Amino acid sequence: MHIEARDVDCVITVARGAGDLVRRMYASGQATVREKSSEIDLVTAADVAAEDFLRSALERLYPGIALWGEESNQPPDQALYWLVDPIDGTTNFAHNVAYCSVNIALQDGLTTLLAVTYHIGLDCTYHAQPGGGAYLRTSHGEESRLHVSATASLRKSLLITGFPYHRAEAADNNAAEFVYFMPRTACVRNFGSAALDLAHVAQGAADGYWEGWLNPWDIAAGALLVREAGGRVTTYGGREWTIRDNHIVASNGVPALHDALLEGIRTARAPLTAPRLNIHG
Ligand code: LIP
Repeated sequence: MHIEARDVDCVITVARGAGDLVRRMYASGQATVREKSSEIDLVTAADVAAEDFLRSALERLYPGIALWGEESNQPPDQALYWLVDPIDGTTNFAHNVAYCSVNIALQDGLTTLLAVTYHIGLDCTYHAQPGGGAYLRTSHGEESRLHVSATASLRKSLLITGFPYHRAEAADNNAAEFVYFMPRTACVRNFGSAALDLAHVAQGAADGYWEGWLNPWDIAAGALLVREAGGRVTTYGGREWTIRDNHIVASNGVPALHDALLEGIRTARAPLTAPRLNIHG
């Protein structure tokens, strides 16, 4: 499918419409919250309503293209499909923390043809197409091109990460990686939306981001933003990331920094991934 400028405008309008819906639902007290996999893995009525809004709006504009969304979670049986997270940063949204986003990626198999990340709190939109660059569009329609930072030193880098919902049940919960990087960097932030964290790397506000146990809808759009802004996106092992990978390392693409991220993750995870000692003989 060839994406025209008018398609970008249409999909941004759809994402903004979903963002407006969830803001109105929150303001009117309709964003009721219930638990998914645990008492900290939340879904709100706004998540479900926003995904329904996205599904019907995209079907009206682009009939016949499947949609795979976080809340319905029906993986598609066709190569071309919309991959959507109606609210990335649901915990923030449920607590009225305005760092959350609406995410739409158009996939052709493993390739992301269009990335749209709408910042619900700031009413601005990040978008990218392969080979077309990455952009920030304000609510008034002004566009600016996104460029990653040039930071080469791990010690001077500002990093972002996040923690999985299983963090209370397993020692392998990103704490070791956080403890490794926290004293070796300018600092490590945890803001709570993978999509916006990746957008911060794309716009050069953060120098790197890593996280595990994510879903494709959390990170497909953001990965394209970072790559189109000149950054690099790999797995923890250093292979180029695809939507099949649930862990991700995104950086400004400066080799010394990306390699330091991979080395730090490898070092921090060694005790977690080493064969378990059989101390009972
Ligand atoms: C969230 C991610 C965040 C991660 C959370 C959760 P959700 O996605 O954006 O980075 O730390 O555990 O996965 O559940 O808000 O769509």
